[in-house]
Amino acid sequence: MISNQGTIARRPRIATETFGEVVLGDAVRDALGSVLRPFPNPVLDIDRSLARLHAIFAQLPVEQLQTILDFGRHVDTPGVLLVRNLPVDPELPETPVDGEPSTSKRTFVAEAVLLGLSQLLGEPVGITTEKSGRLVHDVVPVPAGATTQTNQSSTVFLNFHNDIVYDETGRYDVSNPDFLVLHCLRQDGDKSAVTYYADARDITRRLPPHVVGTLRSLLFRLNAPGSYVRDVANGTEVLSSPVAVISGPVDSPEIAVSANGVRGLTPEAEQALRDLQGACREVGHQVKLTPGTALLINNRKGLHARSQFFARHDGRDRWLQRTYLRRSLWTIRYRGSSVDRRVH
Ligand SMILES: O=C(O)CCC(=O)C(=O)O
Ligand SMILES: [Fe+2]
Repeated sequence: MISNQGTIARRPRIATETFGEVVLGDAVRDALGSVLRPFPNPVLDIDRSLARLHAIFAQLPVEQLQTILDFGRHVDTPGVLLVRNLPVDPELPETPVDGEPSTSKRTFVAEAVLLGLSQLLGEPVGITTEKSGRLVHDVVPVPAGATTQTNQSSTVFLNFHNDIVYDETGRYDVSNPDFLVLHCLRQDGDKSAVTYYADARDITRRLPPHVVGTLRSLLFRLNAPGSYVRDVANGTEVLSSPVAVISGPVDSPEIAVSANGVRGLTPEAEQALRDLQGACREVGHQVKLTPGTALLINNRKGLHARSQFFARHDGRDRWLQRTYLRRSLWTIRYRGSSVDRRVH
């Protein structure tokens, strides 16, 4: 901007959009596909694979590369970024029915795409009590989890939440992933499953100030993730210390809500949680994930959810792969395992 005092540095543009999209060109998709088809299973030598994927994904068109990098680094960028027209595996085996990795997958294009995008945002991490500490999670409908508030569900609406982790400190919203990436390998047969994302900036603009005030108070206890409650706590609730659901600056709030239940400590707090879920449904963006599509999710700027959908458990069900990412492994080193430096 030129003024009569001379040249004044332009303030960075404040992004108002809370949903972003990157669509690869067909030539870029095909070039990426031919490099990734011979790629070995990246989790077998993860740090070498991430170095190779760093080199490969650095060759994305620079504007698209910057959009993804900016999504990962900046406060004012969207909370969710959809990346479309990614290469896919030439053949896809049956969807695993138990949530364990497929043993019949012969190429690893999907895993390489997932980790290639992931490493642009942060460091893949495993959580010992989530999918056995694996770095690539298979998110599929599992019969025993059909009605639970977990990623194994299908016949229930998976409420607006962010992905939290059980932690001995009593805070489940601190050592949890900064980002998650959902990469679709197979859509559900009825093409009905919808993933939602509600940005905390939109949520707080929509809710009355007194409700936001309540959500900003230490009046909430998060239940530990369903996987922890099921596998470690024999099905009993394991509540966090009292926390605020919304925290931080008005223009860049952080939000934390566990899928597996939040206890409001007063009637007003309980009502605020109901109002919050309602506001999420009003402001939420929605997307039907299809093969070749990845959803990059900021796990602090907003909440995600999933519609109900029909699962047949016949090998043709919906299949996503997922990573959990931290911008840095340093701040979670207190919970590191001696077995694997990426598993916490
Ligand atoms: O299945 C989806 O679309 C989202 C599931 C979910 O919340 C997750 O994997 O963290
Ligand atoms: Fe989730």
